[in-house]
Amino acid sequence: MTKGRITGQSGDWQSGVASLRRDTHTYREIMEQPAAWRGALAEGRRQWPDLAARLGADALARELVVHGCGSSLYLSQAVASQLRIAGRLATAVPSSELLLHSPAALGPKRPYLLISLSRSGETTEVVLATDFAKRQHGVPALVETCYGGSSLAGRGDAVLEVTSGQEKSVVMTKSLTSQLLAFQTGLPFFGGQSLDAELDRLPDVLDRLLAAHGEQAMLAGAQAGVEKRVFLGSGPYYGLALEANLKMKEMAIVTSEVYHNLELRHGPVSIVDDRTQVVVFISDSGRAYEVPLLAELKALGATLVVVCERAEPAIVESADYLFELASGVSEPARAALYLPLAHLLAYACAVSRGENPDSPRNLTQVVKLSQ
Ligand code: F1P
Repeated sequence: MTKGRITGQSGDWQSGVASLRRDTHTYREIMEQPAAWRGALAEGRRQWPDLAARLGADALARELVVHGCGSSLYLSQAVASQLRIAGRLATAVPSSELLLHSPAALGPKRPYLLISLSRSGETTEVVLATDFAKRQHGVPALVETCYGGSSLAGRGDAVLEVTSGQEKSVVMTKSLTSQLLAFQTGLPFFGGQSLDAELDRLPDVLDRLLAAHGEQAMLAGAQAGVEKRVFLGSGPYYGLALEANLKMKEMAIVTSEVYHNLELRHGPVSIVDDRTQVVVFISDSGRAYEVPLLAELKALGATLVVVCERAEPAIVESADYLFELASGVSEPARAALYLPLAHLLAYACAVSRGENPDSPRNLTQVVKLSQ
């Protein structure tokens, strides 16, 4: 595959990337993330003491069940990892599984605190699952949404409203990362350490990353000759890899896959060849095992897009596109930083293929079921 050639374009790649359309809500909202994050951190910090008081010590000490649909399910997975790292029992489940298959999804009935996540607060399964858990199990619900007047918010015993995440786009970008950050400001109320000093650094780091690597991320997305994409993430980044993969499907309408980093070797590696682009989120805890994977994928002909905190020589050698975060922020606190460049990658893939990410095929901003 020819690196540096843009799908559907001729001429040199830089002018090819520059000519990709950006007059969309989706692009604007991706690029607005640093400002949205500053707002979300302030909103979280302002609301958590009152939310914790409303829920009370008993509810906050319970086992935690986090749920949502689509991107909000992947946010649930990222939030549940943050809670587990903070020392809590936390499970993420799709709202539909909670609603329809509670024994299979959660096992025996027991007291837990429900954490219901939804950008719109209007998605049918999230609302019904929250009702169901309250009715069947008498569980209290903490709701996080961008819309405090929504149907879901009306069902919450406490509501974390993240207005900074409100979007015009159908696909979720800044809403998800903003909700993650606002949630992280509340981790001390679940017994975790405060991440505040680190979280406060993220908007400036993201400003720098978008300026330094935004165009390269677009180039990776518009790379000619890519027929298959695979996203890899582990630990606190697995939910974010799921979300990056969903962006590719929703915006660019391409088939892509997602795995935990080392799971790729156990079968799915069969599909990797010189028409495959693999986007790898490298963690700190797993890097000793994750970095050698890069050379193996390179040997199979894959194009590698690597996002990591610090690039050691073995990463520099294998990566075709290298995005070094250099945030100086700990592994869990920096989770949101892994997404915005992946947003741009999916966006560029979409527009280089003639798709309009503002009107993705078969999708609406809110999925409401008729009963
Ligand atoms: C989440 C969601 C999105 C998806 C689509 C429909 O809804 O499923 O993930 O991209 O736009 O809505 P919400 O419950 O977070 O509002």
